[in-house]
Amino acid sequence: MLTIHNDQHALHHGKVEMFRGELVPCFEVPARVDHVLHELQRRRLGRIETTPDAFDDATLAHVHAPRYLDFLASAWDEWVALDPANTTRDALPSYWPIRTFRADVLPASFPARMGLFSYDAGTPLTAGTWTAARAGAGCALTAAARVLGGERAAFALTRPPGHHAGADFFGGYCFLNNAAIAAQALRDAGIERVAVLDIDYHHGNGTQAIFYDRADVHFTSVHGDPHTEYPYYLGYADERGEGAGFGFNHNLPLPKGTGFAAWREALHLALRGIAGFRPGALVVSLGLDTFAGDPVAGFALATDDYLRIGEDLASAGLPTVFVFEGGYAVAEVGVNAVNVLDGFMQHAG
Ligand code: SP5
Ligand code: ZN
Repeated sequence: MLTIHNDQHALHHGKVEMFRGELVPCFEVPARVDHVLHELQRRRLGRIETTPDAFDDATLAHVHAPRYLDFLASAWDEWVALDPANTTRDALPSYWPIRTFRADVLPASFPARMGLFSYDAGTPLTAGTWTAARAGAGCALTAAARVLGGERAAFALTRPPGHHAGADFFGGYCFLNNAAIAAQALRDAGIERVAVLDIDYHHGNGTQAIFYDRADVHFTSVHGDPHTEYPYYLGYADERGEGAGFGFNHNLPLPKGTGFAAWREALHLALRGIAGFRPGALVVSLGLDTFAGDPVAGFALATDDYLRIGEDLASAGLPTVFVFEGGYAVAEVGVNAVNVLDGFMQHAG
């Protein structure tokens, strides 16, 4: 499978995230992508492009709010302007405008804007975050462009991940929603109906929110039940879309501890729903944190199961853009990700 990769992802390297009252080492680390790249090369799974196409920042504004993009572009400089010693520290938010506060006013205070544009304290912003996130979005756009050019499938091997990022907020280790950016690019190129299938352990709240009122992008997510699992406040089965988008959002939450047999049944249900939508292309948010050994998640999939997932995804018979999302069992994430792509290519027509 054609892979689009760039080494700028490593410029985003958070040190710590807030977890139960402590700052703990980040789970979302550059080595994740290195392991996937190494496995792709070892198994000679296809061409790897390392120079994504150039793109205009205006393309990002097809998905993200301009004031959020402006914030991201200058955030690190503003953080350092607060205190020169901040160059050695990650930026994390401390204040959030929840119910009864105003979100329409853009405060001058940088910490206040950090909270306005985020929803958790687990997503550090670092010196290279904007450069890395922007380059990652470029990989997703290039993967979409290659599929539009006739490739059966392409894989955007990027980090930071994207599916938790909304139109104007970061969180869940995500800043720019790469899958949404790819889906929108496919729409902008004239594909009338695009399906996004999110198989990360965590509900793709950002992607759902971006397309929630739209009938042209169908969103399906198979994930840990938000009653107990992150991101907690979205991802329930009764979220079906709103307005013109009603019926085009499909959540399939599963209990923590779910194994492959039940997970695969949910995948088949998801694929049946997608087939009924008759999309012209599919974007897969490819999270590997469904793996039994994942340190932040709770499903029980095994390494060989990822081959079957790839086969099942190929059976949809759609031009497909894969976008790398979560997966924090670092030593295994390469084999698990490449198993999906390998299974896909072996069954792709
Ligand atoms: C893209 C993605 O997968 N984002 C996931 C963000 C999850 N953040 C919350 C993780 C909570 C960390 N739990 C540590 C458990 C230690 N055993
Ligand atoms: Zn995840």
